[in-house]
Amino acid sequence: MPSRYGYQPCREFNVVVLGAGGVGKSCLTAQFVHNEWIESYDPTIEDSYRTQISVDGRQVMLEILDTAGTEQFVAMRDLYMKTGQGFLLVFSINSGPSLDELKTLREEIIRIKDDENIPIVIVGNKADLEDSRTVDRAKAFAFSQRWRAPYYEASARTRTNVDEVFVDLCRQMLRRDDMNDTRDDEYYQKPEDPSSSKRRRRKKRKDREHRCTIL
Ligand SMILES: Nc1nc2c(ncn2[C@@H]2O[C@H](COP(=O)(O)OP(=O)(O)OP(=O)(O)O)[C@@H](O)[C@H]2O)c(=O)[nH]1
Ligand SMILES: [Mg+2]
Repeated sequence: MPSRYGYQPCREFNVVVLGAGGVGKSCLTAQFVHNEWIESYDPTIEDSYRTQISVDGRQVMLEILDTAGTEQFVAMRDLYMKTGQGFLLVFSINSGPSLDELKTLREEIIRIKDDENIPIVIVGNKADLEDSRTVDRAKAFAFSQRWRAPYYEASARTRTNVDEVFVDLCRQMLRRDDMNDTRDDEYYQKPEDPSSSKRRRRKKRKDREHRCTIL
């Protein structure tokens, strides 16, 4: 394996950005990829972006799919969910229904991926609009805890926590990849030492500890 010799190949991941219409999925993506703020609202049908970033010294190529939040364009959702390896679930802190919609989306992802531990980050966007907040931070955090996913409050407008949400998702995907590699290596190399598997389980639990990151 190349990593044993100190060479880390560039990992490629498919990221899917999901959430209700108008919550700021495209703005978050445009800020992350192009450092640009879009004031106007032009509902997305489907856009994809490729960008390479460095996460903890490792090169990661991301294929980011910015999806449609509005009903008439959601027919492709099953397909996005099948190909996605990490999901940003975005709601807006001034729209309660947009948080409710994440419940359905998360359930769909888990059903389609058949995996409870799929990398997910919950994003409460438009945090600059504190005056019109209708979603209690504690409520959103409680959801994210139940879903065992980190919660960030972000603002595409002020570019707050934009890089952080993508980087967190990358870390989760890298960790998963590394675990799969270790599992493959162990399968080919040696019978499992029960104490190391206990250590790994403990580390895995620690890795998934709940976090809430605000402004
Ligand atoms: N104040 C504020 N406005 C935002 C923020 N993010 C997005 N907006 C505005 O919200 C509107 C919708 O943003 P989009 O990024 O297009 O929303 P979307 O989730 O991609 O919407 P769909 O493509 O229809 O699913 C635009 O007018 C943005 O300028 C934010 O963080 N703060
Ligand atoms: Mg959009």
